[in-house]
Amino acid sequence: MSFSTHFTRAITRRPAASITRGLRAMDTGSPDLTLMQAHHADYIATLRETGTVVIELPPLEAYPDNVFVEDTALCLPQGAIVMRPGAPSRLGEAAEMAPHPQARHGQEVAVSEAQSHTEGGDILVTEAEVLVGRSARTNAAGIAELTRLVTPWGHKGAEVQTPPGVLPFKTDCSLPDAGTILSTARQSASGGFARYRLIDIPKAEKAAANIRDRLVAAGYKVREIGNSECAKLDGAMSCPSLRFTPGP
Ligand code: CIR
Repeated sequence: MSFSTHFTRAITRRPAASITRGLRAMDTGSPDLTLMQAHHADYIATLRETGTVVIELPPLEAYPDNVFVEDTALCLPQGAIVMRPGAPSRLGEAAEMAPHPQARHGQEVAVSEAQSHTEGGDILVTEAEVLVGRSARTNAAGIAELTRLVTPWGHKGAEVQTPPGVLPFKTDCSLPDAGTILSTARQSASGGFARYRLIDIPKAEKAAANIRDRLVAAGYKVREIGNSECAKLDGAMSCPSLRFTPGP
């Protein structure tokens, strides 16, 4: 089993009432807190069904986007790196996350430096490499620093270009198994995925559902849960958790 697709721990944070002020690229309406809380509860229950130990942190009203914990840190078996999000309103969230990987799992923690910006949603970790999408939130200094930090832990950093308007990188790609990337055509056209089997996300289907049929056809067991409220804030399924297996 690959550490990149199998995990035993997940850190989550409950949505804050301030979520209605969350960042979004395009306004498609305000998220409904009650519905988002219900989706979040389903998400946590589904993670627990897989045997994952889920840590639920309390909401932080000062940070409207706090439910999207994935952006605040990168957790690898060897240690965690606390991000410096490119969105100024999210910088404090990363500081709030910093103590948790270490306190809960004894992981070594490295903190990103002043000039670099990285967000976890721009990072796809595979068995072979840590793919980092350069984006409006993740800059060249951030990618260089991340690469420097993961190298002693035995990982290779690789930069991938995120197409204009895509935020974050992982809204257009994900890793259903260690050798396969599920991707939109525009993201795979940016390069960097040549060594993987690709499953295309059908055009005009970015947020949903024929993907399900393609995954089932490819032999995956699929469980569907609601994500409409997070999607209003550009949040994909990976965003509400930091998933990992602590190393020995
Ligand atoms: C943001 O713009 O930062 C949030 N509204 C959405 C973050 C999505 N994060 C993720 O996919 N990892």
